[in-house]
Amino acid sequence: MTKPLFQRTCAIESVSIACRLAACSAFLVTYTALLADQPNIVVYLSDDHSQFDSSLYGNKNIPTSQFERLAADGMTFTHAFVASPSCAPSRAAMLTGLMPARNGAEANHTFPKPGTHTLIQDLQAVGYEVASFGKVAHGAPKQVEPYGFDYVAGAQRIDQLRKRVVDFLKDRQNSGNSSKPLCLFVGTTNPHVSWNSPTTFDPAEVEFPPHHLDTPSTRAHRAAYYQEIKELDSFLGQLRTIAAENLGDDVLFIHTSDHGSQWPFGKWNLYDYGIRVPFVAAWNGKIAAGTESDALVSWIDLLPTILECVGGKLPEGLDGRSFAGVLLGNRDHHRDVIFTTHTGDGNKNIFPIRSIRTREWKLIHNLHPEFAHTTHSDLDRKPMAGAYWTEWTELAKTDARARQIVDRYYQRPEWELFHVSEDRWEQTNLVDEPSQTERIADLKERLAAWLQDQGDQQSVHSEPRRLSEPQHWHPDFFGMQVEENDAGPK
Ligand SMILES: [Ca+2]
Repeated sequence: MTKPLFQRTCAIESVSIACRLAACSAFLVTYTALLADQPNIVVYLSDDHSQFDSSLYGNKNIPTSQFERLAADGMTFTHAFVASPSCAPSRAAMLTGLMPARNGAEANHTFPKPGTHTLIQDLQAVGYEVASFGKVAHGAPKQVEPYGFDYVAGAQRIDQLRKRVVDFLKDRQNSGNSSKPLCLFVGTTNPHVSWNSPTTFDPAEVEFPPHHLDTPSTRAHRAAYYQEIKELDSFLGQLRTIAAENLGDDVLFIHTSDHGSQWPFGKWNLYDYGIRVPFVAAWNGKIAAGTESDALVSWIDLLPTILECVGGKLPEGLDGRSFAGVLLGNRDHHRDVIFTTHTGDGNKNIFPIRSIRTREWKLIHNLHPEFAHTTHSDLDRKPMAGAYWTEWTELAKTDARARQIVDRYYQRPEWELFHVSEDRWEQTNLVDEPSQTERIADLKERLAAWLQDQGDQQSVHSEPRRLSEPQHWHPDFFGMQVEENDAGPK
């Protein structure tokens, strides 16, 4: 039976009001539950630290006792990767949940397109105050502003960083402004070059990746690099104490790094030494202590994961996906593949690369093999950054192995295939192996489909150095001018 219009309107209105009341009630229940359940969060970021360079991940030559303590209290991820191996693109991808081609920060020192949604806003939407200390986003204060943090404090040295964090937490407590849950991002610049701290490590005792050259200068640089890792590890322990003293027992604590270290075949490269990073998360009572996951996870997943853990709503259309289920022990799988992209860095590195990686295999596409692969390290050769390059290129004049390593650094084939589960340092390119034809075709197809889906223009951001013009890149012609004691800013 059809009801008169008035009655129908009232009925609809009543249902509407009832729904709104129910929704409001549900919201209040949910919000109250969230307030009761929401932990404080600390995300501690290091800067240019390869996963392979710490005792937690098997390199006992580089002791990281605080990493190990955090791992004992939480979950260690063995297959954590960044989106892109240079500072600004990596951090932009993390803060937006979008890969570089989609957020717009592709080359280093570039930023997301104006108006790009950041996940900081979604943390704020579920009640969080979000504060940033040190190097979290990248760039000058005006460039960091669009990320939308509630509070931003710069600091480069660890002692400054520690003081600013402690002062902030004390002020927050004393002023009675601590009713909201806090998400604290703390970023050190260790172990980004330059490695200037006096080192406690003996250069005679340091060890090298298999594709590095053992020279006196490399040893001196590596001992200094170890010191920066020691300091960032020590600060990890201090930060956990500070968190325990000021933020209570319910703290989700995460440590990771923005990409690999500034050594040859590390930063600016899509080899694992450039893209695979430490990732450890602890949360008392929620994340099982002393556990390890080999799930493939990406930095674009970091904030979606935190958001799911605290009851936040994920925006649609993200590249990042939550792996909270892995973190909380409900499942052990996340991604089937990891995609990474690199576009370049100023006028020192103009060498765009794309890659697809499964647990076992990686296919790398060097988009312009006719370009020379160069970086700040080999071109600038600054003290305690890349000055060892002078010994490397000298050695290459007389030593066949050194020649092969230096040549491989500057000249890359268009495609590289590595059996990464067996060849972690990616030393044997299998791309010409007939037995790999099907695998290569499959990986190429998946990479191409993904690039198309991303709308990735695969652009060249600056004037390249061409292999055919050695006067623009070859060490016999270029990069020998070094200003002593001018190591440049971090
Ligand atoms: Ca970095």
